[in-house]
Amino acid sequence: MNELCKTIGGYLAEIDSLDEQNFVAGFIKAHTERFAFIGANDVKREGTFVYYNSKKPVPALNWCPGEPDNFLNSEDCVEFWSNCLNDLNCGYIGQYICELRLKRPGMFN
Ligand SMILES: [Ca+2]
Ligand SMILES: [Ca+2]
Repeated sequence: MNELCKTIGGYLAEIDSLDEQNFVAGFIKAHTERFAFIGANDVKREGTFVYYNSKKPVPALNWCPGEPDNFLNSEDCVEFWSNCLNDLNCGYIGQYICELRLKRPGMFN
């Protein structure tokens, strides 16, 4: 996913603030089936979410109630689910959001 974002000069979306989260939530509501991957994961260390591109820790964001739950000990990627975040299995095929320098997300299937 991150590789495809790179082909357009971007990277998997990194949400740095609640403002940005709200912006992306609006974008998802308007353009997707209400869920889409962003660029966060806890592959390296369970429970510690970092971004793929910048390697920065994921700030305190609006997780969905009860999330992240690492369901079946198999959820290391992160999706937007309506207007909150959920950890889910990285093998799931779904939509995802790329971020470009000007903070204009682009959508790919
Ligand atoms: Ca996990
Ligand atoms: Ca979950």
